[in-house]
Amino acid sequence: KYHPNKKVQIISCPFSGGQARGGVELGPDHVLEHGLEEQLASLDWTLSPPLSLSFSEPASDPDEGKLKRPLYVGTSTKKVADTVASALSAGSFPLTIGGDHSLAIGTVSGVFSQHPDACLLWIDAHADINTPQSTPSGNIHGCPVSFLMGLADPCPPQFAWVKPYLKANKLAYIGLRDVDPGEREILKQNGIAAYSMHHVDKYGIGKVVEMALERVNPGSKSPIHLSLDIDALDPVHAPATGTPVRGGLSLREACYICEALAETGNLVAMDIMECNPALGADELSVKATIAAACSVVRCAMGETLL
Ligand code: Z70
Ligand code: MN
Ligand code: MN
Ligand code: MN
Repeated sequence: KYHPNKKVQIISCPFSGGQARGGVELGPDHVLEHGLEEQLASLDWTLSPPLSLSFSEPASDPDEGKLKRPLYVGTSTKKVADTVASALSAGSFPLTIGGDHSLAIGTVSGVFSQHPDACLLWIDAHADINTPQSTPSGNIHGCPVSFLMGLADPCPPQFAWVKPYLKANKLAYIGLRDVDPGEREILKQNGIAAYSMHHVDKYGIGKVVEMALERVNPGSKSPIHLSLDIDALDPVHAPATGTPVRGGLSLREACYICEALAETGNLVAMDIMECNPALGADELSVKATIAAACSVVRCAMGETLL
């Protein structure tokens, strides 16, 4: 419904400033080298040439409280937000390839600037909702959702441009299994729909997706943004990532989520984040991770719909 012309704009974001481990900036090139453009073309998507954003680290970037590299992350995500917003206003589906998940401060801001009525599905082992106060690590990839909801109070000056578009009732998580104590409190206080691996086991993935969509999109009218951290998948399927957590989604469960969202016809944007080709135990592990990332993207873009 939202993309009758099936135009897609790939946005490569070789960015690693939201966390400490090098290599995640290599994710986009690996995903593209795996043939994602050809794969999407064969699903009848029309591709504009991929945009590859460049990010340069500021000469000076002191910590803001506990937050590390705040200026670098703040200016980089602003650039992503503007790029995603232009892609949408040009009638394309922005597919953003990271890079670390702090980039979603940009992608979600860009989407909500064009679709203020959107909802957000966050598929991740982690809730990424730490505030500047609650963050145990200072890594901003653990904080993007709190910035998007305006929970960071005061908002760090580097993120003053971020509008608190995201309301608690428009956000749902699936795949959680490594949530910090401060994050649990935030999820509870805000009544956020959070489906952990426990819920996936208990209800099955089909029911979980149904419940998540019912919570954030009861009339099935809202545009949907899918932000997928590859570490939502079990490390058996996606080992090459910065914070693998055992007991995750099977490849089929992750694909099912994407297929069900594609089936709604309401998906307007997708992020695929946190593939780190430098962290696989060997070349096969890296290849499996990149192949899994391409699979979930294809599923979200209609591959398995009959
Ligand atoms: C922890 C923190 C994390 C990955 C997010 C972990 C954050 N909650 N790790 N995404 N891959 O540092 O805030
Ligand atoms: Mn994660
Ligand atoms: Mn994440
Ligand atoms: Mn390589």
